[in-house]
Parts: sequence; structure tokens; C-alpha cells
Amino acid sequence: MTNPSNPNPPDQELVCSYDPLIELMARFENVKASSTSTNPFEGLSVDDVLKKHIVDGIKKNLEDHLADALKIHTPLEIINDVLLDGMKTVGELFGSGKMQLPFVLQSAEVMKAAVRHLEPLMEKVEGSEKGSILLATVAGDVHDIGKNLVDIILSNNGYRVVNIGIKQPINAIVDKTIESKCQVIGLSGLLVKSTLVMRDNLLELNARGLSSYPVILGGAALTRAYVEQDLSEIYDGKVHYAKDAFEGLRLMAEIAEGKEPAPATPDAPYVLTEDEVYDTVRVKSHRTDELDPELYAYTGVRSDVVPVAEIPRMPFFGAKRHIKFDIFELYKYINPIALFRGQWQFKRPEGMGNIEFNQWIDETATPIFDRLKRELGSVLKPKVKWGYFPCSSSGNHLIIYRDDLKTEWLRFNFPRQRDGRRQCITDFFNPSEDRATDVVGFQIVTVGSGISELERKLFAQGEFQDYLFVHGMGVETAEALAEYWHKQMRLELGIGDQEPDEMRLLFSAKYHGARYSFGYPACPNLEDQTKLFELLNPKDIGIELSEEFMLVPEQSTSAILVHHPDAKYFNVK
Ligand code: B1M
Repeated sequence: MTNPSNPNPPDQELVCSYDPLIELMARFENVKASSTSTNPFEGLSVDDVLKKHIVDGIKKNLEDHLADALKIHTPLEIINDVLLDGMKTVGELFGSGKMQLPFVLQSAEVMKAAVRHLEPLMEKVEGSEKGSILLATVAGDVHDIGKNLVDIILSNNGYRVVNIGIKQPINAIVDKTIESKCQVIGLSGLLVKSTLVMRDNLLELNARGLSSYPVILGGAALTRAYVEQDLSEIYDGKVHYAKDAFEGLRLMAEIAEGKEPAPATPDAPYVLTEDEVYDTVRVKSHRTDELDPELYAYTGVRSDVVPVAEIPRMPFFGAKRHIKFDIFELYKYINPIALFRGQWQFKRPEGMGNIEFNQWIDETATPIFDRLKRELGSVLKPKVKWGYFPCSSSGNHLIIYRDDLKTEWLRFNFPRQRDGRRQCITDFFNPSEDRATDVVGFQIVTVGSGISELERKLFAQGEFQDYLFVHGMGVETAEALAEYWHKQMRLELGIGDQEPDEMRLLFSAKYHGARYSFGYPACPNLEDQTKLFELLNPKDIGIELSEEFMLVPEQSTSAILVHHPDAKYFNVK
């Protein structure tokens, strides 16, 4: 080593004649370290160091600090008294709006890593659990992430979670609950049909004399009233509604402590900000009723919609596919509000102004978005199948014809609004009983199965924050692809006359025509997917339809495209 105070040492000076440490210290003599930037744990007790790891989601040096704690505590004490106390703080911060979901997941990651490190050192893991729950997404429903978020939050707050996955029939739910000695049954589901499956499951628990199990239900199509009134009435035991994972945590705590769970404060009415007005029907509609046949019965009363006189020329008959995309072009169609606020759940904290929040988003969410755009470029595999067909309307029916324009191929039956404008999708098409008078488009898009495989891997590895981020990217890229292809179809149909200059307006559907997805309120019948499959035959782009009319791969979506300029989203109830 050379002497740093002598920049030109003679060749013969090979022996170190000074103390390198003193020399180094001398160099930094006049440099004052800022008190917090170097060591965030400085001055903290052993326990507080670990709590800081949890609350701030810091993985670095975790094992060293756990080793320090093991000198004064047993592994179980560290988990129950120190780490879970940190997670309690995390829950409180989240509850008071001071912590965002992705950071809660980061804390859960650290919790999981700490427990993994401590577990082999424990004689028995039993006794460390605060309570236990079996978690399942109900039969026919493929939605995974909501249930998995509940799993992450509960298991990293000291509960034993037995997560048996999606599409679970009641037999499997009962068997696994008994086998794994769980105290509570937790069911999740996002489909309207799942709310009925949950009702049947509760009746089955009654019938089998298993109503001593408290049940927690969660998922988008449920409402508090449906669970706490209707389902409570039919279940002989206790059934509770959890609007999110944290309500699930509160309920578990109360059940485990033998308390009667306190009724939740009613959900505040959801007020959309100007930005969020986009696609309100799509995001916030909840239906729990079965598809009402009356809505489908043609009553003879039509809305005031007048079909267009000059219909667009059909670009081609039948279906085509497109599988080559510039992924970065597609990313431009991702709605950042839907991604950041809807999927990643970054919310404006109380007291923070809009400008400050947008700045915070730019600094926090946008770099994650940029990173994932690069990293997922080869994981996302966008593919589209689309087509045009001659059609006519007949009351609430949309008739699709063969290319001779008069042989009926198949027909859709759409519901009509009971009051208000009394709209039905068919009102946007020219009527006729026996020949084509109009044209309709269909599309189906997917970003492939690689993204779901990556999600499963991240979840299994305990990389919870990236799990949420990657899932959100998959969802919103699928949506972006549907939006992008809808635009191509408008251009192809020659109705691109109202194309907005700004993406914000595109996301609010401020263009000519509309895209309705089967399963959404104006066309709620998911079984119509079978007819769309017959028309587009999307198997050659790798999309299959499950028995429950779900699209596989998961991040896929389909739609019927209406060219009428008055076509907008509407709700039928
Ligand atoms: Co679609 N989708 N979608 N979709 N999608 C829903 C589910 C829908 C309710 C929208 C609506 O009508 N308003 C509707 C179903 C209605 C029905 O049953 N008829 C619907 C439909 C129809 C469809 C398609 C069929 C449309 C079409 O293409 N024709 C299609 C089907 C896809 C398929 O078959 N593979 C489709 C496609 C898609 C996208 C691909 C574009 C995208 C991703 C879907 C996916 O993730 N697989 C998508 C999205 C984003 C949605 C909404 C808007 C959001 C879902 C979501 O990601 N939520 C959804 C409407 C909605 O939820 N408001 C909708 C975020 C997730 C973290 O929340 O799972 O609810 P969630 O979990 C929360 C809470 O609910 C709660 O805690 C969790 C975390 O805090 N919770 C529990 C859940 N389970 C719990 C259990 C508990 C406690 C709490 O204790 C046990």
C-alpha cells in the first residue's frame, strides 16, 4: 500500500510506515456526518432496532440485528413481543392513512424474512399463532390477489393462514378446515356469481352442522348489507363482511380474542375525484342480485336512441389476429390513475394537497412504473383477435348473420333498463328481423400467462411488494391493450372522427362509439363469452374459456364494440 500523503513514492518505498486507519480518520477529520443518514438505527435499543426494520421495511442487516436480539430474547419472544408490535404500528399507520399499501407489503416482507430466519431456531412453532383461518376463493372464481393480500396481512400479523387457492368447492373448504384445525373460514370472490356461491356454502355449512365456524367474506361484488343482513339471516353461525384485508385483520383479532366483532363504521360513500370519473360503471358497480329475467324480456318500449342512418362499411367479415406489438407503444395506453391508485393503491394522505401528492407520485410511483416497463417487456406477450360481423337488432336481441347477410348465425339477448332512458345495447343498431342492416365489432385481448406465473413466483418467495406491482402492471397492460385495439378498430371502421388528443380523455371514453365487456352492467351475462368465442375463435392466440366462462390466461379481456356515436356506458338494474 502506498502512503496517501506522498503521491509520488520512490520505487523502493514498499513497506507501510503509517497506520492506515489514523490516516483515513485524518482525511475525514473535518467532515461532519449527518446524524441520521449513515445509520438509521443509531441510538435505538435492540427491540426498537427490530421494530424499525419492520415499520420502515428495511431488510439490510436484519439478520445481524436478529442475532443481537437473540442474546436477550427467545425467538418466540422476538416474534410475539417485538416484531408483531412493529406490524401493529404498521396497521395503525395504514389505518390512519399515514402509510400506503405497497409499504405495508414491504413491512410484511421483512416480517416474513425475520420469521423465516427465526423459525429453525424455535422448538415448536405452535403456540406462536394468535388464531387460524382457512382461506379460499370460492368455486368458479379465479380471482387470487385479493385473497392473497388477506393472507399476507394475516400471516404476517401472527395468524396461521391455510390458503388453499382459487376455484375451491365447499367439500375441499370443509375438509381442509377440519384437517388443518382452523378456527375461522375465510372466503373470497369477485364475481357476481360468487356471492351466490358463498350463500350456498353457508347453507351447506348449516346442513352439515358446521355453523360453529365463524365465516369472513370479502370481494368486490359483495356489499356490507348483503353479508350483514341477508347472509347473516340464513347462516346459523356468525358471518362477517371484510371490505379489505385490514378489516379482515380486525375481525380475526376480535374472533380470536373471543369478542363479538364490533359492527364496522358504515363505508363512507365513495366520491370520485374528477380524474377518477373515468369508467365509473366499470370500476364501482356492485350487483348481488341474480340476472333478472325481466330485464331481458322485450317490453316493446325502446329508449330514445335513434340508430344511425349511415352505417360504417364493414372492414372485413369474420376474425383476424394480431400478435406483433411494440410494448412501449402499448404502455402509453396504461391509465396511470388506474394503475397507481386503483391497483397499487397509492392514496393521497389526509392533509396533503393535490400538487404535493402528484409530486410525490412522480417521485415514488413513476420510477417503479418505469422500472417495470423495462423488466416486464419480455414477460408480457400481447395478442389480439378481432372481427366484424353483419347484424341487426330485434327488440332486445342482436342478431349476427353469416356473410350472405341473411342467414342467422347466432343472437345475443341483452337486458333493458327498467326505468330512466330504458336503454339496451341493441338500441344502437338498425332493426330488422331477417337481414343484416348494421355492423358490429368484437375483440378479445390477452397479455399471456407469463405475468401470472411471475406473480405466483413473487408471492411464494415473499416478495409481496413486487407481487402487487407486477399484478397491477399485468392488469393495466391488458386494459391498455383493449383500449389501444379499440382505437385501431375505430380507425378501421372510419369512426375515428372524435379521437381525443389527450390520453386522459381517451381513458374517459370520450370517443365515437363504445366497448362493452360481457359481465359488466350493460351486458352482464358472462355466458355470452361462448358466443364471442364462436365468432372470434381465440384459441389460436392461446385464450381458452373455462367451464365458468372465465378467460384463461387471467389477464385477458373481451368486448363487443358498438359504433353508434351515442353509445356510452350505462347500468342496468
Ligand atoms: Co374484471 N371484473 N373482468 N378485469 N374486474 C370485475 C371482477 C367485475 C366485478 C367488474 C364489474 O362488473 N364491475 C366483473 C365481474 C362481474 C360479474 O361477475 N359478472 C368483471 C368482469 C366481468 C371481467 C371480464 C369477464 C370482462 C370481460 O372481459 N368480458 C374479464 C374476465 C377476465 C377473465 O376471465 N380472466 C375481466 C377482465 C379484467 C381485467 C383483465 C381487465 C382486469 C384484471 C382481472 C384480474 O385481476 N384477474 C379486471 C379488473 C381490474 C377488474 C376490477 C375492476 C378490479 C379487480 C381488482 O383487481 N381488484 C373488478 C371490479 C372491482 O373489483 N371493483 C372487475 C383489486 C383487488 C386487490 O381487490 O380482489 O377485491 P379484491 O380484494 C380486496 C377486497 O375485496 C378484500 O380485500 C382485498 C384487498 O384489500 N377481499 C377480502 C377480497 N377477498 C377477501 C376475503 C376476506 C377479506 C377481504 O376474508 C376472507
